[in-house]
Amino acid sequence: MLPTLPPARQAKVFHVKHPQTQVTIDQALVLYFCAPRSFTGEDCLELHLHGSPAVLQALFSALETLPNVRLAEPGEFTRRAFENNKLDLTQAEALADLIAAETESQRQQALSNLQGTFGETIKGLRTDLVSIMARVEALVDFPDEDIPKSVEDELEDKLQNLRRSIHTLLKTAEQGIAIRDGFRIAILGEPNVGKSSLLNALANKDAAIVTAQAGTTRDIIEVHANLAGYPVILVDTAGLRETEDVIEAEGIKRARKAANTAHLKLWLDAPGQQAAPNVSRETFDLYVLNKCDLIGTISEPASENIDYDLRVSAKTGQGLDDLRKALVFHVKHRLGQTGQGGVTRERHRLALQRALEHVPRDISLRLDMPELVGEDLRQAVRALGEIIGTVDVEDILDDVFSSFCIGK
Ligand SMILES: Nc1nc2c(ncn2[C@@H]2O[C@H](COP(=O)(O)OP(=O)(O)O)[C@@H](O)[C@H]2O)c(=O)[nH]1
Ligand SMILES: [Mg+2]
Repeated sequence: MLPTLPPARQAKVFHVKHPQTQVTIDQALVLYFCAPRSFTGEDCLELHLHGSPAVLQALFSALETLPNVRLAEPGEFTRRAFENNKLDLTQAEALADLIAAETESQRQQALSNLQGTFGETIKGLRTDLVSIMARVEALVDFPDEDIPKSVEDELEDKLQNLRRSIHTLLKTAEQGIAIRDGFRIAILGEPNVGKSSLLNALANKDAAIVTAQAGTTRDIIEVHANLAGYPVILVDTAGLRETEDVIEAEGIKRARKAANTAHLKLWLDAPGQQAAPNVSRETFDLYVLNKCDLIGTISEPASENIDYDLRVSAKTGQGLDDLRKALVFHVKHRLGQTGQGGVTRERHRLALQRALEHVPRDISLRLDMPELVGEDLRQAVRALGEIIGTVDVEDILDDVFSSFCIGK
């Protein structure tokens, strides 16, 4: 006999029993959510158990004896919530981001998108496009010369507004994506200037191997760190020099690539090891002298005369607070105000760009072929729909939901 369900949305303590043996498995807090007022929009029962492996094992073997019961796939709860229109796709993604958030700015951004403002904005733009499309399609049977100028002007105005709105969203893409994925700071310089030491000092851990031997770092080493609430990825690289060693040469190639994809490039020198003349300081956002504890103790060309942004010592810690402050300043400047939400993934950015490409310009010149304009608009509508998930694109859905852990 099945036990009666507890009242909906009220926490009650129950003895959870094996359906066949009636042996108590655990004492649990039980919450019942009645459809459609649940996370997934379906009937839902939550058992809050003492989550030890033995309790879970006993529960799962009890559940296995029931018909039509199986474990949820990763992301299945959220997918069901999406399919039951509890969330749009941007909100589902934001939920995954909120679960994974490691820094304050990531938390704020994810929460903002979870609340649905970005999704609503896209939905609004899509609705506008659909209504423009309907108007254009109504012109298909209309002889070109009879289309009133006022209709053309109105369409042109609306399309221009749309383009402007998409542009505004695209402008926030770099920030939003960097907040989600991390702001990349590449440390570059000649071998042995202390790049790996600086990375370890900034990250407060021994992530990279440090030796007195030049050419020690051969691969890219990335460390995630939290800099005043911003997620940063510190990237250590192989020292840049001419080399016969094939592995080191590959490291140097990767270092140059890392420099190209970094949001911020830091060049590091050390006393007696100033940048080669072909290194132009304009290419770097920060120009730093390390090993300043050695100044005066070794004979060296006067590094005093070079206009460094900062002088630090990865060994003694001197100047590191100022370097952290300088990095925070740069990160804040580039990422702007956080917490606003918007574009957070490359997927959003590409879809917006595609939509923009299909929003026609100078519509008055093209209205002699309204079918073609209509087709362009349909592509734009589709691109925007992909962002919020209003078009059924299985591969996009699989991609979004597979990133969830089991049970969400
Ligand atoms: N005196 C002094 N030595 C340092 C400092 N930073 C690094 N070193 C030393 O310089 C050598 C090379 O350091 P490493 O971090 O491997 O340099 P990289 O090749 O640029 O990555 C090691 O022996 C470090 O201990 C510093 O601030 N002061
Ligand atoms: Mg190194």
